[in-house]
Amino acid sequence: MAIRIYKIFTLFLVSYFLQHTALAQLIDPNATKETLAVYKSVKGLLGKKILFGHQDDLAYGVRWKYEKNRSDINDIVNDYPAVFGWDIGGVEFEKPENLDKVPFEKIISFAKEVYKKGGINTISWHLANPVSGGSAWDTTKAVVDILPKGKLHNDYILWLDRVAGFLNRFETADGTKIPVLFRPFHELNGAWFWWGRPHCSKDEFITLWRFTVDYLKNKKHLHHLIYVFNTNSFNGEDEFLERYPGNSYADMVSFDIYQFAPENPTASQLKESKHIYQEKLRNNLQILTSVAKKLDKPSALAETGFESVPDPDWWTKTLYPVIKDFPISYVLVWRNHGLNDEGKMHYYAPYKGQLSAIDFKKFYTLKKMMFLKDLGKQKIYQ
Ligand code: BMA
Repeated sequence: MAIRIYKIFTLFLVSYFLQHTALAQLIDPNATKETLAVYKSVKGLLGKKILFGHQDDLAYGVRWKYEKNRSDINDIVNDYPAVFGWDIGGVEFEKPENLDKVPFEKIISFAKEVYKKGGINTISWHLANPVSGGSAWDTTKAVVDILPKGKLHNDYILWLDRVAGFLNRFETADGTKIPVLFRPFHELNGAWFWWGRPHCSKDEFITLWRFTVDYLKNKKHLHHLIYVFNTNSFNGEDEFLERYPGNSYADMVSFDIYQFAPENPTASQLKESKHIYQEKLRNNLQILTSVAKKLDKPSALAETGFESVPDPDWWTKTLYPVIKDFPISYVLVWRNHGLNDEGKMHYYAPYKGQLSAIDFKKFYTLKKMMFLKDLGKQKIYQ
């Protein structure tokens, strides 16, 4: 009897341990303790909360730029996103500003503020085409040339040195490195970036990914990065995993998906576009979260949105009803640029007075959603 009770007790202890102490392991065995802590926190929140994220949130919004502490999200709900996205496209040329004209110095100071408040920083890299010198969208064949035996390999190394130099500046006054969810070579199954599926073989892509991770981790000794694998929306698990670099080369898995509709959509066009988006989102989240469970990696909806949010209840009637059913760590909407050069409004989060702002207030209070105030209380870096 005593032995039986002892066995049951041990079993109970083990299962309690498994549930409550996320046995999180990063691909970097030398990851800093804050990096491991935030990764564990992200794992621990899976299924309970979905963090809300916004690209360039603190830098600018619709009709404003660089106003201290301002954020289009904060203007509406008096709270900030929990996840803050930044892009470092342009750092490879040591430019003072990224491709969307956000000064790199500002990105560093915003990231420090985010860390201080207990939020999470994530970085993407719209890096230039290393062969043509054109943008990330210039699909001149390039991957093969920057691989270890390629003729531009040293140029690529220089670019990685610059990335490392920049990311090394993500640190507090006492020298603590600020953890970053790093999402390089994003939307890798798409055709629009030079690293996209039609422009390199599977082996070339995986070699590029692995080289990049090994170089930053082992040669540049960056130990505050959490590597996020990211595709665009996809058809089936095989497509999602086709170019997965392996479990020792990614910490998180994610995809991007957007809703599209004709300009000034009619009610029926809106309904149709909502249906297409929700179906695909649900299908892809199902696959993502089941893959994530098998791989034991947290998942995320790394980018989503509906440009200029022309649907008044998009947040509570389109996005939330689908995402609420899946254990994803965060959902991030893209940047609030405002009017672009083509005279089009380019933004994905509401701003004060925007058509969907009232609905966003409701979305803010929904059970699964989490913003900065509540995330801050979780002390995710300790
Ligand atoms: C795109 C658009 C572009 C921008 C790029 C990188 O989706 O927002 O205007 O340059 O992302 O942020």
